[in-house]
Amino acid sequence: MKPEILLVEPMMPAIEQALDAAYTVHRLSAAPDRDRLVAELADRVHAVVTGGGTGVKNAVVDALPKLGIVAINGVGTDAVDLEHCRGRGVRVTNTPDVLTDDVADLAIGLLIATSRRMAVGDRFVRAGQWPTGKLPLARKVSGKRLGVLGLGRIGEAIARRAEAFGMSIAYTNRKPREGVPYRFVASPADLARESDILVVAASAGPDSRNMVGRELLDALGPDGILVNVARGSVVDEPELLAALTEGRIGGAGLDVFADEPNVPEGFYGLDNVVLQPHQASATVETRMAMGRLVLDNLEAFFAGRPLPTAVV
Ligand code: 8YV
Repeated sequence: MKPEILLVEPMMPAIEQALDAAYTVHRLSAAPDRDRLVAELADRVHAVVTGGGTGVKNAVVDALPKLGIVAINGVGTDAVDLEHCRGRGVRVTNTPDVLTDDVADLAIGLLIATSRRMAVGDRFVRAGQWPTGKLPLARKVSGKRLGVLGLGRIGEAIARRAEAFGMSIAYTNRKPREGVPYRFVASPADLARESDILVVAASAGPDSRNMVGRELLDALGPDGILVNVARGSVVDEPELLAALTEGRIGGAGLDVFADEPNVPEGFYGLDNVVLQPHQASATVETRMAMGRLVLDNLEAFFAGRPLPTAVV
């Protein structure tokens, strides 16, 4: 008898095949009535597999008394209530490290695309406007002052890449990091004031909720660029939209939003933003590596071995 698992959102076909080979997989996203599926599976499901942005609700955890593990296909754990899982004796794993390079790459991509107005240039050419039109000049990237909000694994990978662009790099963090060559600034608003480009790489949670609000955006200023590859919850989205619309900040490159996949339509008409549908880890190579780590964690759990990347 194969153990039964609940797959909350689709994964790569090769990973889903491997899941199907080892487990009886119930697919929540394909279910016409999700609550009903969860109720039907109550005494059968031992593992939930979900995405970092999607997580799993406490109500689902509570509805599955045999649940022993939530395996997150992502590094962010904010969409899973870790304390609740701990209290219920449910293990939680994530996929750190394997996606660090991709997320840092996309942060640099967004930083350049926004500063250099690449999406505007692309639309200009596609609309056949080049022969007759003229684009306003963009803003230089190399040599700028970069502020990293949250210098964890991903923030550090972004900073390392920015060094190659001759940027001066400062960061804020819960506490200063030892052994990094970057300047620590204790206050996020001071960091924003001293930065041309501010990249959000902080983990999400009650401490960082709406950390990027009006004060910080105004400190970044009318030429400042904000890049967010962390979570939408770290940024006060209505304040960001207002700051962009009123020209109180220069632009924004956004991969994440407060209520995905719903993006406030106010962003659509703005030429000073570059938008991505939460793509930072979305490469074949990285999604394969993330999927393998999910499989390894599940295998270890069902074999009673130590979990490779446990958070609970
Ligand atoms: C993924 C993420 O897009 O790692 C995370 O926390 O949000 C992303 O890597 C997501 O986990 C896939 O659903």
